[in-house]
Formats: sequence, C-alpha cells, structure tokens
Amino acid sequence: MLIKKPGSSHIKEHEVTDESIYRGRRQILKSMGFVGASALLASPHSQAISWFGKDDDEVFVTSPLSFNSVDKYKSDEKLTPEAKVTTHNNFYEFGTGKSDPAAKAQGFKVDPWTLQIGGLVEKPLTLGYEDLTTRFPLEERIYRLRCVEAWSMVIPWIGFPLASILSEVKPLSSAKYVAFETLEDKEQMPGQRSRFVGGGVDYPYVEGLRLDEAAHPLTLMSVGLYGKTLPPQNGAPIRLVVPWKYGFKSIKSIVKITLTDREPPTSWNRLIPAEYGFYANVNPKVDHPRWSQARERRITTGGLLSRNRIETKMFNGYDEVAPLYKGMDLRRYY
Ligand SMILES: Nc1nc2c(c(=O)[nH]1)N[C@H]1C(S)=C(S)[C@@H](COP(=O)(O)O)O[C@H]1N2
Ligand SMILES: [Mo]
Repeated sequence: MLIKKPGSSHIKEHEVTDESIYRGRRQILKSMGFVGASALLASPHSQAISWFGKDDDEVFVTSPLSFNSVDKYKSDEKLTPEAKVTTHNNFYEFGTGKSDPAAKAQGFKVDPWTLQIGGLVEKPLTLGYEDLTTRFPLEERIYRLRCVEAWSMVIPWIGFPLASILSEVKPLSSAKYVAFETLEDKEQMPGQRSRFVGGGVDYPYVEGLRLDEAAHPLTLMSVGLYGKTLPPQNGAPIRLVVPWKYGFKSIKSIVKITLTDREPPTSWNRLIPAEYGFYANVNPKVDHPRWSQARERRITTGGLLSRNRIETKMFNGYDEVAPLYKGMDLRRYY
C-alpha cells in the first residue's frame, strides 16, 4: 500500500545519498527516540510508518527497529542510497523489471507471518511475525550484495545470524544442507500467476546452502535495512543475505527453512542449470556463459557516477569464507 506523504516540508529520502548524511539522520532519530522521530514524520499512524522516497508523494510502509551496530561489520565504502536500494530490485514474484517490485509489492501482507524451521532437527521451531524482530538480538551489518547481472550495492542490513536459529533447533548429525522457501501466494504475487510475468521461474522460489555455509557467522537473516523493517520489495518480513554469493541466493520473504541430508533444488539452477549452479560464489574468474563476471557496476549516487565499474573480488571480498571451499574446484562447483 502506498501512503500519501503528509506534507511537502519533509526531507526527501532520495536526497539522502551518502553515509554521512544517513549517519546524521540516525543520530537525530536516536537522540529523539522513536516516538519523537515518528512525531517528526507527522503521520496519523506515526508509530508504524516511515517514509521512503519512491517519488515525491508516495512512501512505503516500514517501522523503526532497535539494533546494535557491530564494529566488525561497519564499512568505509559509500552506501547505496536508500532510494536506490528500495527501487532497483529483483523479486520475480512481482515482475522481472527492476522497478516492478517497488511498484507492485506495496500492500504485500507480512503480518501475520509464519516461518517454520524443521526437517532434520531436534527441536523444530515456528516463528510468528513479532518473533522475527524480537526473538534474537538485532545487529546492523553493512554488506555488499552483488547480483549475477554484474551490479552491486552496499547496504546497511539489520538482522541476526542464521546460526542463532540453527543453534536453537539443533540440527541432527544427518543434516548436511539447509533448504529455504519463499511464500507461495498467487493472489498477492502476480509473477506466480503467469510464466511471462514471473520470468519462467518455478514457484515457490527455493534456495539452499550447505550446512556449514548456513552456519557461517556472515550468513544473515535480515529483517530490515536503513534502520527500519524491510520494505516488501526487499523481501519483507524476513530474507536471507549471503554476501559472498551472487544475489539470487539471498532468498526473500521466507516461510520455510528445512534441514536436509541432500543438496536441495534451487530455482535458478532448475531453470538454467548451465548458467546458475548450487554454489554461486562470487568469482571474477568464472564467467557467466553469456557475460564476464570480472567487473561490476557499483550503484551509488544514481547519477553518472553510478556507471562506475569496479573489479569484482573473489567471494565478493569476504575472504574469511575461503576455508569452506578448500580443495573444491570452483569452476566445476559454480
Ligand atoms: N523470492 C525471491 N528472492 C529473491 C529474488 C527473487 O526473484 N525472488 N531475486 C534474487 C536476486 S537475483 C537478487 S540480486 C536479490 C536482490 O535483493 P534486493 O532487491 O534486496 O537488492 O534478491 C534475490 N532474492
Ligand atoms: Mo540477482
């Protein structure tokens, strides 16, 4: 649902284009407290609504979150502006165009929500909407996310490690992989109604990780970005972020997590196996059959600078994951 912005005197989100300004605003929000910050927004539903600059008089529904900023995951890199993060998306359930999700996912119902964690575990767990932001301590982590289409963003995610869930459900020794599933809802997701709108993907969208990848401390369950709950187009109310893998592994709007003993199917691998493998580690040395993966376009200001091309780094620069793949031929396991 798009909410009309109450007045014209407010700061426009798309004017917030770099980290220093973002930090400045965060400081203001913090010093005022959330209620005060909401009052600043002068909205009739001030507690629950924030504003995002889709355009001048439309905003997405989000809520402020409380979280800790973790030193290890701060960054000197220029952040991708919030207005870009929330309008340039891949979420084929809402269409294959980059602007489709922001346009078509508004009104997506995230409350109530049920996330079930089961399979080869000692203690299956079901989380409801409130649990997603209250059960595990939330952290802010600035991660790069690189799409297989050779663009990348730097995003201040909020979430908790997937490892927190795993240690609670206690995987059985037979568990070797973790399978993820997005909501299936043809009513709400036009891409699931038609092969054309949905890009031919088999729905529900599914993804998978090896258990050691899933348990790696970098692997994040994200519930927010830029200080607030996720807007629908970014995968509300909860999505995965695996920063050393191509973006398609970071599955959105998750309803099911299943521990298994065999490699789970993944949507893109099913659709075009020669182009998209199970591992999908960011790797500048292994080209996509139709284009090079050596460089990427870092999306920053949205102006001419956004065409900046930079070299893609192995594992997207997250070298600490290299031991997970020791001895593996990453050309074969792409
Ligand atoms: N359910 C679902 N999850 C998805 C996708 C999708 O189409 N459906 N697209 C993936 C791709 S290709 C990318 S690059 C990232 C984009 O995340 P962002 O829009 O938050 O930047 O989401 C991933 N997760
Ligand atoms: Mo992607």
